[in-house]
Amino acid sequence: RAAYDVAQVEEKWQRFWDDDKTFRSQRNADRDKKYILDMFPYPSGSGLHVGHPEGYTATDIMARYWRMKGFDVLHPMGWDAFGLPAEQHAINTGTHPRETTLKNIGTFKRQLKALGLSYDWDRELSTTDPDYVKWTQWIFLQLFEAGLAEQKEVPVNWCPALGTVLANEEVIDGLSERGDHPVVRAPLRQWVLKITEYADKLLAGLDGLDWPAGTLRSQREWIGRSEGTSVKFQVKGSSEDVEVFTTRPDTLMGATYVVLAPEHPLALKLGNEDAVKEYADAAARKSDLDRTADAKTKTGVPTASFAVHPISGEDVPIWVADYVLGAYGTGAVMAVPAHDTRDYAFAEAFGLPIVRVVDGGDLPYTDPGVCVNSGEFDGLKTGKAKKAVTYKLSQLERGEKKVTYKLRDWVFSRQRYWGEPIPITFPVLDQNGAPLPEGALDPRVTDEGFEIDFSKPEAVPVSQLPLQLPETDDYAPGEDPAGCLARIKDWRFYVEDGHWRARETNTMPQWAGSCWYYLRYADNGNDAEFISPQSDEDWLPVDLYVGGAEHAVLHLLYARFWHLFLHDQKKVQAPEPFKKLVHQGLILGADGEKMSKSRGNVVNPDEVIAEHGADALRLYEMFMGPLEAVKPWQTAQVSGVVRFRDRVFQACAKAADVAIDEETEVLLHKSMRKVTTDIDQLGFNTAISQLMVLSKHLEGMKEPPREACEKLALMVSPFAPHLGEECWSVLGHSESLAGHAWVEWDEAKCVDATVTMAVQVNGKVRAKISLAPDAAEDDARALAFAEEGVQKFTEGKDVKKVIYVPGKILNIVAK
Ligand code: ANZ
Repeated sequence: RAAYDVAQVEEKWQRFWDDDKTFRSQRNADRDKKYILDMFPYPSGSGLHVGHPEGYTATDIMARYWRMKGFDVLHPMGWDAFGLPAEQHAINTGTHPRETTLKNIGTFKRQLKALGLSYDWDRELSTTDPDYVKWTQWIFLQLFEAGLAEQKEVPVNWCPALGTVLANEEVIDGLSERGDHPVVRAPLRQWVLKITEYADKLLAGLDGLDWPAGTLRSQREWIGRSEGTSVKFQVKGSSEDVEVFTTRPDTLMGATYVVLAPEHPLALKLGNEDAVKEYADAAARKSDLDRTADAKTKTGVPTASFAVHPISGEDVPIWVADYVLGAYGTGAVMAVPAHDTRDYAFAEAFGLPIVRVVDGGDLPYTDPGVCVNSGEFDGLKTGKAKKAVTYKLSQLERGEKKVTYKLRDWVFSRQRYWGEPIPITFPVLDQNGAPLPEGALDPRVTDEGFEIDFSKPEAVPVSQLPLQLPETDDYAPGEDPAGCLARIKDWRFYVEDGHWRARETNTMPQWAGSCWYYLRYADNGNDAEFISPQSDEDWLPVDLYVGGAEHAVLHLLYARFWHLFLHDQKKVQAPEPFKKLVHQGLILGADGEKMSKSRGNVVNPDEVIAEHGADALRLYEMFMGPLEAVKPWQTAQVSGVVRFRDRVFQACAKAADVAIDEETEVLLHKSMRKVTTDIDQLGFNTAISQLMVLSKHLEGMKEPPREACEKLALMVSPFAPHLGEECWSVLGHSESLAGHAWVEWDEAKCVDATVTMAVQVNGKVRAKISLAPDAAEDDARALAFAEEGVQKFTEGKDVKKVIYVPGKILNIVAK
């Protein structure tokens, strides 16, 4: 028996694939393409965990399978390498983030290669490569020139300890998700991308996508399109209006007070300022989620002003309360306590009037119904009433139809070192507001006597891209919210045409690099364009994108936004980047809990590979259960797939040039059908089960037919590629099977020639007959009544009934 030396075999084939460039992607005019993409990893210091190989093996199976099916396949890998951890490490140890990043990439790459993944490594990229940064900056400038990137004073989550602005998702209960440092809301000059201008397109584009339903739903909810009415309430005795947004204009006659968000521009102008100010300051420290939670006790303060109801003309008090959000709708609501849960809680708490205007159940009654107590609108159903009230308001010029979105513009600056510099510069002005001439003073050595004019941003010329980060060993954030680059004055200030200018010191968020990496893979190395029209046409869009569900909203929404924009600019053809999306399920620790260092339940793929080999790790991860399911790791079960691997090899090693028998042939064709149709649906666990059945059968034979063993090797190869190649080689082939055609089955041979079927007489099995599964009833009867056992129990009786289920059973009722 030939031994299977797993370490030696796997290393040999990995070296072969590398030297041979077996998986280099090329387009051929006469073939179709498949672009199969993994969410590229952040190369963290801890290396791969077993969650990574799950998705990567799934895409690798598809890449190998589709190559064998005759497609040109693009299957690339790269690194999402900007971001906080490398910078934090630099602050702690003094090691430059570039050094840390390169080292971590080295580790990741070694680990991925050890898995035998069929990437085209010639297309490898890192978001930190100057050549890649150049085009990330270029895309930013396209957005800038299209008016979609602008500066704004944005109330942001400013974390003084981390020295940065955080996304809402990064703030939990007023503390930073990383490190639990206090976070405050403060206005800061920021670059903002106007993703809201794409809200409708981003919604509409979802319709044609083959994505998980939950992810489509999350994206729709995140965009949060809401159709309603804007209503103007005049501030009594003033020319100011408070504009509110409501989705229930039919309840207007039940509006008994108006509430402003604490951030509302009028909040501090309507009297009772001291109390309002104190209240607003406290609200600034809370998250939106905390503020709007239904269960929360409602807080608020009254202003000293009243609003005039636009239809009844009655006075209603104006309050300030933090359950109204500054950034949604108009930042103000008309409160209808009888029909809105939060307004109801608030009115109860503060003794404000509650007036029912919709007939129905107990208050607060939030379902549709018929208008009551609503004057001219009485008797109208909710739908009609919405229209009637909105029409009336428009006649009075006090309101109109309005669409709002939950989606906010995307705050696109970070006050950090390890990110792409934003390629924008500003004029430096002297004390008279004139451009500061060179020689007047040197802004690199003094902080006085000049000013940066942020109102005149200018793009760095494309010829000067990439704008690189300065070399420094001073990456730590400081108290200046402008970020650490603001301290590197030799970089920040420079002279152009005899005058001083200043560079933008904000850097891009980590999302930037991951917004378009899939485009670059298709044309990595192109100096003249971010992607050529030909490469775009050759490879895009991505046919299959696999990655974690944690990216359901932000990454996938941001990438879609950039892609739609580039499509509008006629720079890429397809409007959507990712046709089909799949999220792999989480792999839990053996204890059924999420793997984490602190729990000590993390499985290290290096160790599994060292003990059992890469094929075993791949097979096990695919055999654990459906790709999208959450599954616990069970080390003991790895030995099952190891036995399978060895059986496949032993069968191939003793393959003989013998004719294939009928039973083997049927099993083989059924297996080819099942494995192929399963792979088509990413049903990898059931495909492996079938291969187990087939391999057990073949290995159990004294002389397994070569033909069947070859098909087995071909089918095994996407799952366990080293094993596939090794079997192919012991079967006498000198070339790799990676380019060999996939197997084809014959439907006619998928039918068992004969089945064994029970014959019952009055409910008891009296005989077994062998016949074709689709044999005619007459033939089945003839065979049954020829059996001695059947004759014995029917002799002298009257056959009342025969029930024949082809392939299953023949039932005789005799009296
Ligand atoms: C009056 C009313 C009566 C409302 C009623 C609801 C029921 P969606 O569907 O999420 O768009 N609202 C508007 N702006 C708000 C803000 N900035 N902060 C908090 N709440 C706000 O929700 C729209 C509804 O949420 C609006 O309709 C408004 O309350 C509230 F029986 O207006 B409604």
